Amino acid sequence: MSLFSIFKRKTDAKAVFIGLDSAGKSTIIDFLREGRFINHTPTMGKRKLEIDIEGTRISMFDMGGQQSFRDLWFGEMKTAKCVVFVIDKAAPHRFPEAKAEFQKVLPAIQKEGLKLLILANKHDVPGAASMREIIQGFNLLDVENFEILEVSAKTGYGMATAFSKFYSLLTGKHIQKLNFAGAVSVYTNGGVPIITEMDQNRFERVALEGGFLAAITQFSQMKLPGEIATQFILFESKQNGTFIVARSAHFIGSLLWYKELGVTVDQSKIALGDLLGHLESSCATADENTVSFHVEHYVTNIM
Ligand SMILES: Nc1nc2c(ncn2[C@@H]2O[C@H](COP(=O)(O)OP(=O)(O)O)[C@@H](O)[C@H]2O)c(=O)[nH]1
Ligand SMILES: [Mg+2]
Repeated sequence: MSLFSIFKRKTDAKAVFIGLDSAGKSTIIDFLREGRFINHTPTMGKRKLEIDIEGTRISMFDMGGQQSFRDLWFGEMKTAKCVVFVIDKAAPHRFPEAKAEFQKVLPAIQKEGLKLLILANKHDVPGAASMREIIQGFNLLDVENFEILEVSAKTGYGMATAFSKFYSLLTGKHIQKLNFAGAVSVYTNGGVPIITEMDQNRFERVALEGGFLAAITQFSQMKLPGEIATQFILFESKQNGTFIVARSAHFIGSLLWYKELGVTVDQSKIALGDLLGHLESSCATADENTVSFHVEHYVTNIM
């Protein structure tokens, strides 16, 4: 290690994820790293995960949430810049316990001048607590200097916004949430449309469909060499831009790319690949309504 790499390490930024067991800390961290839902078993003690963004290494400490691990939170917070407190908004019966833990860590957060991001997770669960109920339940009106966002680490709802907020709290630098698509459609692997989401200001449904559905059908009839690997094709449309079409084991997805989005085709391909990877891991064999719901939530990260 050279002198300079030591210098560089100083820009590293550490975040500690805390909150009750089962709030979704590990699932959120994996979503931030992988761009999709990954199912978890309870975390014993702690896990450390790293991502590199624009020259900054971000380490995310995933702290066990069970009672016996909660004392470990304080040690890790001493060297952190940011605390992410995760609340399970679908478990209001645990708000009193979560609030008690929150109030234990709050003085340490304030004393060390740490940034605080509260993620109200499991937004996908029907009947989950509202933002107002959370603010009341945790007495947040009395807390200074924090950010709160609703997310779902299962469907991906709000995760890109959470990521950009997290990144700027942690590094003081601003990253903008990108727009990867003007429209996103998902089909079964047989080519049956499930859902289309589009930028209504720019497109009319009718303009999208000429020739395009034929391409989807063609793609649905193609034999794939591997079962799981996502395959991409590009389909140029004279009027609209480039349709990126991809096929995974259970789905065909398409995303409309055009230059004004300000991202490259390859970046949009990654976004589409992540969407399909996410759908495969969270709702591969689900009914169409469930898949639609997942796409609607996930699209918040893409468009
Ligand atoms: N419905 C739903 N379930 C979630 C969400 N996030 C996590 N889970 C589930 O909640 C359970 C606990 O998640 P985990 O990440 O292990 O929680 P942790 O103990 O805080 O790390 C797992 O079964 C997850 O699949 C979410 O946003 N929505
Ligand atoms: Mg965990």
